[in-house]
Amino acid sequence: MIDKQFKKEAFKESVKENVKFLYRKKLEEATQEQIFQAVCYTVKDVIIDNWLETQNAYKEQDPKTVYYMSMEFLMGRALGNNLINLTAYKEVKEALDELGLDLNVIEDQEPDPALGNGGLGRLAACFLDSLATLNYSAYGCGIRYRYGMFKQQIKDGYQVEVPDNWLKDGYPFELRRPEYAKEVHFGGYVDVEYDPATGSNKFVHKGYQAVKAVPFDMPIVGYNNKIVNTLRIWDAEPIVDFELDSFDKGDYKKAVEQENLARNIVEVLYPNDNHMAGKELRLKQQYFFVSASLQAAIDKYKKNHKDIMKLHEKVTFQMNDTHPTVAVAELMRILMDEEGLGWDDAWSVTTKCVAYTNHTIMAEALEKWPVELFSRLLPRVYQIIEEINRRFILDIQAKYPGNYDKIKKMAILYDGQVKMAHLAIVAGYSVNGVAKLHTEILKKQELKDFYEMMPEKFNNKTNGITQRRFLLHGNQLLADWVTDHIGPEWITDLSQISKLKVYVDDEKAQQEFMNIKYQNKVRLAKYILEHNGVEVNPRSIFDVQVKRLHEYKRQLLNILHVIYLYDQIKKHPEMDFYPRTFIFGAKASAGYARAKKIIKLINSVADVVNNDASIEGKLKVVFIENYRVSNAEMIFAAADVSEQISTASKEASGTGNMKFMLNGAPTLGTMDGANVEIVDEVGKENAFIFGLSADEVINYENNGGYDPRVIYNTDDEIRQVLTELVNGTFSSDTELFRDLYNSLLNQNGGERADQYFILADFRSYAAAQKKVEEAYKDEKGWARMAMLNTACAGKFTSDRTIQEYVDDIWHLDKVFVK
Ligand code: GL4
Repeated sequence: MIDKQFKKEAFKESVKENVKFLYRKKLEEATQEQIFQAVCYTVKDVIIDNWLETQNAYKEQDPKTVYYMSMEFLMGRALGNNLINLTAYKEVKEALDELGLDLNVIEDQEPDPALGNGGLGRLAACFLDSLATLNYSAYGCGIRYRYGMFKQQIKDGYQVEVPDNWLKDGYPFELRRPEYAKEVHFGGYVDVEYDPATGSNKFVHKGYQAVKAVPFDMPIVGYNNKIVNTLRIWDAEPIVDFELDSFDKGDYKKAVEQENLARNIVEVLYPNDNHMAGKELRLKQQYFFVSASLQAAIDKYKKNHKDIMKLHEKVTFQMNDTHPTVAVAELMRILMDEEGLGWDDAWSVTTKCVAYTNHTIMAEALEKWPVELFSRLLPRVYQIIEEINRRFILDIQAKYPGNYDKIKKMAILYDGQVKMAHLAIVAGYSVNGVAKLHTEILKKQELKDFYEMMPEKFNNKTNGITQRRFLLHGNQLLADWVTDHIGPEWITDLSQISKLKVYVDDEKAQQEFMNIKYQNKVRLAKYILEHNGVEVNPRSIFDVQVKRLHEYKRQLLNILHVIYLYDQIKKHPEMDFYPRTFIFGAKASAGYARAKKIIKLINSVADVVNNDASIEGKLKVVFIENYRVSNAEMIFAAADVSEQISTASKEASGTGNMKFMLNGAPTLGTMDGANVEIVDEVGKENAFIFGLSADEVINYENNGGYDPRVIYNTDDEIRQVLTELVNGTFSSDTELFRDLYNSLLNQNGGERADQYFILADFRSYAAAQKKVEEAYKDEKGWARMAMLNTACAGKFTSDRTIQEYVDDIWHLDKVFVK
């Protein structure tokens, strides 16, 4: 920033020019959306230069590159983040002020690119931010869904899904790169042909349908280092008729089929988190982007390198969960069928290039494809998987002679299914979990046999979040305050934030810290009033649970406890009670009926509680519609209490927990996922921990569950809460919540009664909540606790996570751009 004034003036001129050029309008005539576009083009102009420079530096320095393969990238809005990382946010804000424009309003014009479901997709986005900021060469590889995560509307308390047409007005930061288009093939059959050139047989894929994969590149701006990496997402286009193989020329039916395939394949993101729907189109999506990404990576490698056997020295593929693990077989296919390697050479390269991250132990999330479907859709790839499987079984037999149980449990192909996790583990040179506890459960339970056979592959990489988005951008008041006290180094070195510890007993600092929290609560209260029409008291405790709706995350426990508190206040109106606002935000997968019913219950309870004058506003319940990255930033900044109450062992890590912590909200949670490590950092006296441990839960599960009826029969208050689900208290239709009621008390088919241990943990949760209230009443004590949470969040930056991936798995080289 040599000459701020000049930059500002130049910026203003450029925005005006862009408005004229794009819309044939003067600035005064343009809509906010048009101004948003114009501002983006100005910013893109700066980014493009750095982007070119970065790619030049990569060409010259030839660093090793990681390809982060993911079905999901939950990027959130780019404009504000790009300005932050270009360190131009404040100047641009001032420049726009001078034009009579408000940067916040302009930022709000941007659609929220939601090419992901929840934590897994957002983690991928944080990783890209950290990779660029830490000067590493990286590509994100994914799909350019026409429709990302649906928009959620709440109608009459029910979730309604509305398509999110994020590309409607054009997305200013993306760049179409038709020159890098690739073909991807589906269906058909495999022929064996004699190859006179080599004197041996080769496999030829015939009769397939082809789709053209066209990449769109999005810039990933590093923080203040001129690095711009690329998120490459693939669009599908039909291969037009005359481009058909001469063999197929004039095949009208095939032309139409190919066109349909291209139209459907990238149409929409499957809105499931931690759940596999098993749809054929999903497998097509997976293979589509994996094949295109691998082809592009190998083309790029071959431009400057001759020896394909050394691919692993320059390239590594990280598979984000099992979704892209067809990459194992596709890489084998390319190396053998296209590059001419034999099996052993291809396997040697592949197994040095691919690594796998496991993100969940939820059984229903494990990807298994029917052999019939898989082999029909990807015949050549399937053939390769058969051979990988055959050889792996020989390995098992060599290691465990006569132990057929091992084969049954570990084979890639078994029971007519292709087990994607097994494929990934067998081929991967690294297998990692996403928090210490999760990795231990993988080793001791879920992947025990694999860990026994190949312990050297297993490692932990505890998740992280980017402080650039979730503090610097999302909570500007606190970010400035932190910088005023300890300098700006925390922005790229979050371990520095521990320097705040010296202030935790300083009364002035405490007041300033809590005053910032208060202002953020006022901002959220305003949003709630505008969006929900509910008035909430910013002096009340903001108790927040925002995350995907899933039974294992136990939003039901939270709302049952709200009902319990409501009963208490009604029964003892004189009781001392600190005002509370319970804030929820959650999307349920469109096909997940029980999750949707829980949303309805939360809204029904809100209706009753918020409108009951007799409780004098002591309790409010708010369900924030359409929870997404952009409103999340505001919500974390305003939270007093972070609800992380999953059934222990079920939440692999969680990352929202880290965002709350960084923003000064203590955790109310179970010893699950990364909560365990949060408590390690901040101390258990600065968190509110309750409930069964992971070991206890697993123990119950391995021994037939537990009996919630014992609790129901002996605890009058819990029984009362449950009764209110079905006695008309929250709905005149007493059947409306019957399924929720039943799920807690009755076994149903293979599903145990209360399979997520809600009643088992209820009393200990209520006790922890009581402690929250007591602690909050002690203003100084609370301020200290909140500040300590921020001060101890250093470990949870995704910069630390990425550096660990680099040191232990990827071994990338740093690149500097002049
Ligand atoms: C998830 C886990 O559920 C979540 O705990 C974790 O933080 C996240 C990123 O590692 O991955 N797995 C799936 S599937 N969805 C997730 O959000």
